[in-house]
Amino acid sequence: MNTPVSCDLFCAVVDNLGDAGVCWRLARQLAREHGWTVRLWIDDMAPLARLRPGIDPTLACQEADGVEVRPWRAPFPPAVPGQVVIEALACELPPDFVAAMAERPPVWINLEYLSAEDWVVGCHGMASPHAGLPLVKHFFFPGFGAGTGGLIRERDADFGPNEPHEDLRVSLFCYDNPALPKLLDTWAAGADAIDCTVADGLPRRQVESWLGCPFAPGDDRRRGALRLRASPFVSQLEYDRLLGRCDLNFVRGEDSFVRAQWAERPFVWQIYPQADDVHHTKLEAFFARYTSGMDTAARDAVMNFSHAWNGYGTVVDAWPALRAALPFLRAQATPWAEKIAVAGNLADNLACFCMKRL
Ligand code: TRH
Repeated sequence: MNTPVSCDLFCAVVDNLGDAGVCWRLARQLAREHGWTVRLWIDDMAPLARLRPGIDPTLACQEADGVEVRPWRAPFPPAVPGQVVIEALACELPPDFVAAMAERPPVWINLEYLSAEDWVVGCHGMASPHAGLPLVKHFFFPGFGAGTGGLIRERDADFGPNEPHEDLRVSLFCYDNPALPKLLDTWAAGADAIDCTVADGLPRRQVESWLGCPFAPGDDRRRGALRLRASPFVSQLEYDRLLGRCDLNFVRGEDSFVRAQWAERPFVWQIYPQADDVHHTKLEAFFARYTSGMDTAARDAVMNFSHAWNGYGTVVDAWPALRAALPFLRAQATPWAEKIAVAGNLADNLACFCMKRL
């Protein structure tokens, strides 16, 4: 029997849930599907404990789904680096750990953020030698097409059944969004019965202030044609099934955005806002791919609503066309998921990349 590959994966939580969400999926997949011995070092255990119930944020070492989970705190404890070291999402490794890496150089991966921009292909896999030590770091870019690292998707990803239903089922997960109250007004006054599950945190709080009355997890409110249900925070596995149950999913950031595509349902994406509006370029790059080949009406519906939801345009004007395009977008969700699966899944690609260098 071959000895399992040992791997240290470092995750710095910048904000929200996506950093922990992406790193957890990757760690779990490398352990469960590739048999690697994975140590996940994470500098804030709180979001991880929410995504994966059973993880205790107070423990100095624990095992979950085959992954050893360790808090990443200063001073960093003496540790022998694994054969693969992954620094995720632009984090910076502890200097002592880097010095220890130089004694037996591992395959060192810098796992980057997801972007649909064309330049990703040119940078994926690029080597960057360390200035002072005999170490080489490789850039690994997730992406939507050939020549990228692909997207995270577990072999056993389960989006559950979509039972037949009459109303329009929507899930809502977003950042603070000035367009939301107007959209809720439109839905409440509209002809369609809409059943909207509101994620805990920012979405629930915004809906609460629109309602003007308490809206705690478990609450169910009706306003005209709109039914609003406040969801508790659910596990990552349960969140996947929520996406699968809905006809339209509002998602954000990186991880829920990808899950909505694997769930093969129409979706609306609120991109993570960045300084100087650089996220606008990323948004356009993605939607150029996603809408390529669509007829003009569907493309305009998607683009206009996405722009409005991301701060440039009005959702009230853009909603009717998006609503009308939903059957088409639903039909096209499976071919789209097949198209983006062509680049292979990120954990497989990363494991293959590392095995060639070990
Ligand atoms: O939380 P996000 O906004 O995450 C991020 C961060 O802002 C991060 O700094 C940035 O780098 C990244 O986006 C691009 O959104 P995201 O990425 O969708 O992560 C949310 C995670 O939370 C995802 O794994 C799904 C999960 N989730 C649950 O498990 N249960 C829930 O009830 C909900 C609403 C989400």
